[in-house]
Amino acid sequence: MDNRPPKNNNQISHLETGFQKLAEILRKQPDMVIAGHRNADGDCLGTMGAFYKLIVSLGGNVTLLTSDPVPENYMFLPGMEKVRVCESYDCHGQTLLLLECGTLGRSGISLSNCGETINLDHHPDNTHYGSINIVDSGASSIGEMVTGFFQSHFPSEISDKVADSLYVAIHTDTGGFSYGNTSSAALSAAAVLVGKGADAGKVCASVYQENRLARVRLMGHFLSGIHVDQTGNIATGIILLNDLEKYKCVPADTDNFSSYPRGIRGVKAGIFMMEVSPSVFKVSLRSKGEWSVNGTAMKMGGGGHRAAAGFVAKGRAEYLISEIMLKLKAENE
Ligand SMILES: [Mn+2]
Repeated sequence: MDNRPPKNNNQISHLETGFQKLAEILRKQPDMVIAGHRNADGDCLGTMGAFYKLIVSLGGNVTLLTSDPVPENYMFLPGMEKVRVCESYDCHGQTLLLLECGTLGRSGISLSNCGETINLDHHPDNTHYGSINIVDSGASSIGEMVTGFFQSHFPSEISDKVADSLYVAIHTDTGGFSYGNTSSAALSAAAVLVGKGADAGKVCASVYQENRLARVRLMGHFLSGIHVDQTGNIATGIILLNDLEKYKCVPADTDNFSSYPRGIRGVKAGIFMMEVSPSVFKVSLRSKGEWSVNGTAMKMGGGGHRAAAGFVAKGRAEYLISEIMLKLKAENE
């Protein structure tokens, strides 16, 4: 997908200026198209829900787009029943807000005729392709960034629903306030949201305790198949297309499976492989921080952070696994 807008000299990349510009646009002409990234997660969808509520409250029309269906456990977030799942979309000159898309292609949607293109993200590899770039690689989540935006520009718009949505965004991206990105800023933003009416217990139950039985069964199969190598350093878990079919599951049902191989005592790095089409694997690498995994991911054509990275690769699973293990060992030993 090579339809990114041409760079212009007036590109804005400063955080505060970017948010100020976004606030001006919303006040003047709130109609907007919002697109998330492929396989949108809680941060992406929670933030989308908060913007949906804001724009509706400002009297604007909002179109929500994703390339994949919204996972069932996020359907309670505002606006989710309005999300259009599509491969391409003509924005007809409307403002386009992209959530956590490091490149325009990351949306998985071919987007044409966009007006102002606002790029909102917290990933360090963002390419600043927007006409307005609001990128804070120090933030735990875009939910945290957008909580600050609401506080500065639309404090009276932080309704219960907005607070719930942004709380879900921060909670899911920090692994329930357990990952290394659980900063004081992340916790402060979460505290503000609970103060504004977010029902922490209720939204977490909706996100984490409404698993379909089929997913739990698939997880059982996945967990029993996890393999730890002879050194005890690397654990590998795999989901094949056959498994999805057998357990009547979809790729979204493997959400968070990547954290289990890493979560074994003594293991330094976890590999999660999911077959996305015959002999093509989406690979997630996770570490506890001591080992780095992004060097291996980059060598395999992907990228990410020190403790969480990924790539897509084609080949026989057993060959891929030994290649990845060799690279991980070379990166860390
Ligand atoms: Mn995020």
